[in-house]
Amino acid sequence: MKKAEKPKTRCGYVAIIGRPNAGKSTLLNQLLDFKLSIVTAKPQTTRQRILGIMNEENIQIIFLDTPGLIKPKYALQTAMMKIADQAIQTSDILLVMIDVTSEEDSDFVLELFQNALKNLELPKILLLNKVDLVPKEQLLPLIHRFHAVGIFKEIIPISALNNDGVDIVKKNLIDILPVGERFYPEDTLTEQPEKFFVSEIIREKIFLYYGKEIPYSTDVIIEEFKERKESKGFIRASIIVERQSQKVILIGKNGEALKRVGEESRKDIERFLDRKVFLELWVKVKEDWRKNNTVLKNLGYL
Ligand SMILES: Nc1nc2c(ncn2[C@@H]2O[C@H](COP(=O)(O)OP(=O)(O)O)[C@@H](O)[C@H]2O)c(=O)[nH]1
Ligand SMILES: [Mg+2]
Repeated sequence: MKKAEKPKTRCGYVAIIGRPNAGKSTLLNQLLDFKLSIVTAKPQTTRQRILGIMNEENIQIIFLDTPGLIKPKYALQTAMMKIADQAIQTSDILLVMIDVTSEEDSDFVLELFQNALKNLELPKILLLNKVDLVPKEQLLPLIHRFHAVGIFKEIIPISALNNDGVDIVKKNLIDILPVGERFYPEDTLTEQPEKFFVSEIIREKIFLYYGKEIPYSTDVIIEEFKERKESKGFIRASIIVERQSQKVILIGKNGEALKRVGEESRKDIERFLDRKVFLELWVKVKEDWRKNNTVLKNLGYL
């Protein structure tokens, strides 16, 4: 009798790209069933490439969540676009996401694949996200428009927020994933250190609680990250801003604003790490850090 053939393992890289705020990080978190990537209502929250690994029987998909595609205005944004570009170049399949309520998103994506990424030869799947916000009839013209250009292998309407259509995305990816062994051990969720996600959680709270330019002028450095046997873990983080006036706003009257960032961050960090921590926050001014290549390098953007 012929021995049953062992099912082949499939493994590959899938980059999620699109304009800021399309819902890329929300989708990644749904695919992983874990909040790995920070999500806010403000654009340009994700600055680094976030790698999230989905493991199932005989399947490993390495997702790359990327900074939203924009025309860069300063050095930090140039670095962010380079990060997105590298993710595109390393991936086996591309998930291209647009927010269906944004005409700008559709135009941008069409123009991108008809020009800059015209010769990119890998399967591309278009995700029409946020379908919960529009009546079904409104989707048809959009689907026709993208279908007509013949760039995308599949066009899938989804609501990342409601986890609607996400399984269909997964199934389509698995169907075309390259055959090959896992690149990472089966229990791996990501490759960035815990420290990185701790700084991301703090950045998320700053995006949530402060207006105008504050979140964009801010970054977070983890200065100390210690596990202690006898007591809670200890984390000391610096929030860097570009000017003294921003420092004053961040700290707030009697330190109330910063205290809130600290408390809310700590709760999420504890959930993320699944252990108790003590979190200490400091605010530091680094003049014009977003334009300074040396500082950007130290922060890991270059
Ligand atoms: N209504 C609706 N909102 C969504 C959906 N997906 C994401 N969002 C929201 O859109 C905003 C941006 O999401 P995020 O994942 O950070 O977008 P990213 O910049 O592309 O990573 C957040 O406020 C999300 O809650 C969706 O399917 N429906
Ligand atoms: Mg994001």
